[in-house]
Order: sequence, then C-alpha cells, then structure tokens
Amino acid sequence: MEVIEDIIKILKTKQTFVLTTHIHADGDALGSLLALGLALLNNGKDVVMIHSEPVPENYRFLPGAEQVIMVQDLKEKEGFEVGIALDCTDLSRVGDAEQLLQKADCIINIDHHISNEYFGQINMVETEAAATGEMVCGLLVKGGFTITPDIATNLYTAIITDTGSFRHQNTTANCFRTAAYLLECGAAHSFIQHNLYEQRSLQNLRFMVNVLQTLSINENGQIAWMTITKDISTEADNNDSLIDYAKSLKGVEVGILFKELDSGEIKVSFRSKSYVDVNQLAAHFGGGGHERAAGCSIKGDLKEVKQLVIRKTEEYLAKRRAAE
Ligand SMILES: [Mn+2]
Repeated sequence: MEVIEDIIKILKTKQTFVLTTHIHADGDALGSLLALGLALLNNGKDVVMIHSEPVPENYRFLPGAEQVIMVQDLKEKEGFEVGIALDCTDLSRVGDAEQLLQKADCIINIDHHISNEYFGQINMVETEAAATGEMVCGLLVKGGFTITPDIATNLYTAIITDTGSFRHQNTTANCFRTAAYLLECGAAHSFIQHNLYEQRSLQNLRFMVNVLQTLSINENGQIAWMTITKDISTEADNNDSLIDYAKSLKGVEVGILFKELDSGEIKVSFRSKSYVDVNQLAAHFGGGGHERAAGCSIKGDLKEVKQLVIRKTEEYLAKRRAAE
C-alpha cells in the first residue's frame, strides 16, 4: 500500500491526534499544521495543535491560529494515538513538543526537505514538493476530506510563502494547479496578500534598513551576506524574505544571513540562485533544508563563524568552477 493510503487510513480510523511543526515556524509550517488540524476537527476527531512558541504575530491571521497552543497549556499530555510532524526534517526540530510526539502510539512525518531523517513510523517525504502544504492538499483531496475556505486559505499561504510567491526555483506546474484549486475552494487571496505583505510595522521596516546596511560581498562578487547582531535585533525582526535581498544582487550565487542568537549560537541561512546545493553546505555544519534554501546553527564567536562559513562557501563555488 502506498504511504499516502496508509496515512489516510489512520486519519480516518484513529480518534486522537497531536499535530505539530518546526520551531521558528513559517507560513508553510503553520499553514500545513492548521489545514490538517482543521480537516481532522471537521471530521469529529480530537485534535491538539501544538507549537513550541507562540504563533508569530504575522501569521496570526491564519484561520484557526488561535487554536494552536503551547505544550505548557496542555492538560493531558499522554494518550494520543497519532502524532503528526509537519514540515520537520527531524524530531528535534519540533522543540518542546518532541516528548509529546514520542509518547504517541505512532508518528507520521509529512515533509518536503531533502535532509529529512525519516524519523516517523510512517514517512511521507516528497522532496519535489515546493511546500508541505502542497502535500497536505494532495492528502486531503485523495482522502476525500472537504477543503473548506479556511483550510484553503491555510494551504494557499503555505504555497505562497515557500515558493516566494511563485518566484523560487521550486515552483512547479503542480504548485499552480494546487493554488488554482485552492482558490476554487475559497482561499482568500487578497486577505492573504494583505496580511503577508501589506501589514509591516514601522519598527520592522527600520530593522530591515539596519540589516541591509550590513550587506557585504566577497571579492569575486558571488557571495553576499548580511548580519543581524544582537544590538539591531528587535521583536519585529520576523522576516523570512530578508535574505532574498542578498541573493538579488547581480552576479551573486549564494546569499547568507547570519543571526546572533541569545543561546550563543549563530543562526545561518543560505539561499542560492541557480547551482550551488546549499543543503550540502548547511549539512557540513550540521543543518540542512533544500537545494536552494537551507540553514544551520553554529556555536561560536560571530566573527569566526562568519569567516568559517564564507570560506566554506567559497570552496564550494571554487569546486564548481573547477568542475566546469
Ligand atoms: Mn516548507
């Protein structure tokens, strides 16, 4: 039996579900979580949707977002028949919710990252899918679940955000087919665009100006990077597309964003334009992701981490030139 059919059977026959997604959730993570959660709730299931942090303010417009809770808000922490992780490469990515998932009788892993570690009893991993939301849509359709306007809005947001509004290289014909279908199901296109791209706070825009001022470029102009130091970091710094500015420069192949975290680690995000496999690059430092978008966290001094990462990226680019 196909994995997708196994999952549909479990969704239909089991009663209690705990759903979660990765820390620092983005539109795909939350949209997928909410879409599957709402579909199960609409079918009379007992569903708990968990995130290890409060839902980021910029995603609170998503239908059902107020139903996502944190582990500490949960009274009964055991007895779930099924645990589902969405958009997570490995179990540690779910943060606080990891123990909760491990206590479930069965873990289902639904994800599209090439670096996925197949941590579930059932693993639906489709690396050619642009978004986990695209996979969830396929799952719901195949299972005969009704895609309500609220579910459609969540899935449409997932696809919009993970494809950079259909600009990234991961955009396929299936993304457009799925998006078109979701619009037919009632996805609120204008409402989503407004909330994603027209609700920026002045503080956030000023933060972006500060980050853009840190833009640097290597000697041959193929690597550009920006740095979010603790002193320019603000609560309004939630911006997944900031790194795209580094990549947008003519001649640049790899864009990098360094962010100093309170934990003493440096969060490093990579984007590549057309040929560098940044999943491999991130994997070198213990991270992962996709070919054109990946990340990792490295312990250490900001200056040293930057040197290390930029040198490694230059090596990758040099290897590529040598191979040509
Ligand atoms: Mn994703």
